[in-house]
Amino acid sequence: MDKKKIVLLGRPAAGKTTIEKVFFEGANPAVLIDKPLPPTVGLSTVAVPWLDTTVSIFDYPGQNMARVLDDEAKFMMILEQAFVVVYAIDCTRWEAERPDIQVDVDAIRAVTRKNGVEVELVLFCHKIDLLGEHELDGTRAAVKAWAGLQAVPLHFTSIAPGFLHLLYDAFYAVLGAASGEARQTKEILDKNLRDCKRTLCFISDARNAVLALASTADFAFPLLHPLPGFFSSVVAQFESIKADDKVDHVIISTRQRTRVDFRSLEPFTGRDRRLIIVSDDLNPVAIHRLSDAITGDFKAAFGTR
Ligand SMILES: Nc1nc2c(ncn2[C@@H]2O[C@H](COP(=O)(O)OP(=O)(O)O)[C@@H](O)[C@H]2O)c(=O)[nH]1
Ligand SMILES: [Mg+2]
Repeated sequence: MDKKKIVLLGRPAAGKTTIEKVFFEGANPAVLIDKPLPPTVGLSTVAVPWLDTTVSIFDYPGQNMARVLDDEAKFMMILEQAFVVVYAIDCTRWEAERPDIQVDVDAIRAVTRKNGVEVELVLFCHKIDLLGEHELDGTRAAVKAWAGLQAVPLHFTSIAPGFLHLLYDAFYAVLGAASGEARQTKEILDKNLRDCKRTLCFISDARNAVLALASTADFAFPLLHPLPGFFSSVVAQFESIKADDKVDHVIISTRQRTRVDFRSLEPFTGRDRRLIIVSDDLNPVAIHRLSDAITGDFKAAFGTR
């Protein structure tokens, strides 16, 4: 198994710790927006298994960003084995922080170049839920133009309901480069959802962390807002039924006619993965068919027999 490291950098309160908790540790985004985390003191590192990779996240306390870059030796240690630096920007402070951001980005580039380190720099322009529609266009264009000049890939992200899929898409774009399974998983989900409506599907692992996610553009993401708790309890139930009765496929309907299809992919690939499809559109037969199609593609891609 490869070890891959992601370094998360950015100015204080850009949202680095929140991003890490939501994406890699499966934390509930609604809780983190309502009850913010204390500022990170000291270098926080976590290593999480993610698909066929181990991702180490170095969440550098924003407060010390200037000092990090001044202490070149230390910064090089942090970058050791990193394949990507994700630099997070709080979009609401773009105008105010732009000079500092430029200094940081120039410094990161200069230090890596000088030391012959090859690491990709990617920008996450975060918290875009906080911008009004009008502001959004202006800021989006300004950041895009700037990122273009710097020649760095840019993603707009947020953990707010209705925007969360952007964070997932951004990380899949970044991590796809690191993990073959990630890229293939995302491709399989996207392909199978192409002709669907109001449908979301994701693959989760043994810890209920979402490993890959795809949704149709019309999926009512806000609906998902109260759901993570619901999902973890249903997934837990599913796990116990699966263990006792060897059931590996369950479809349930909510009163609002949302259908949820749970399926263990373990029998097909030997990996502890489950497929969850949530649809406001598909009837039970259609959702079953979709589940079969995705499962078939998984078997073809990752099957052991
Ligand atoms: N509205 C909104 N707030 C966010 C988002 N991400 C993080 N925050 C808030 O931004 C603040 C700083 O986040 P934190 O993760 O501690 O920033 P860090 O210093 O970069 O680690 C906290 O109050 C978070 O709740 C987001 O996508 N939208
Ligand atoms: Mg932090």
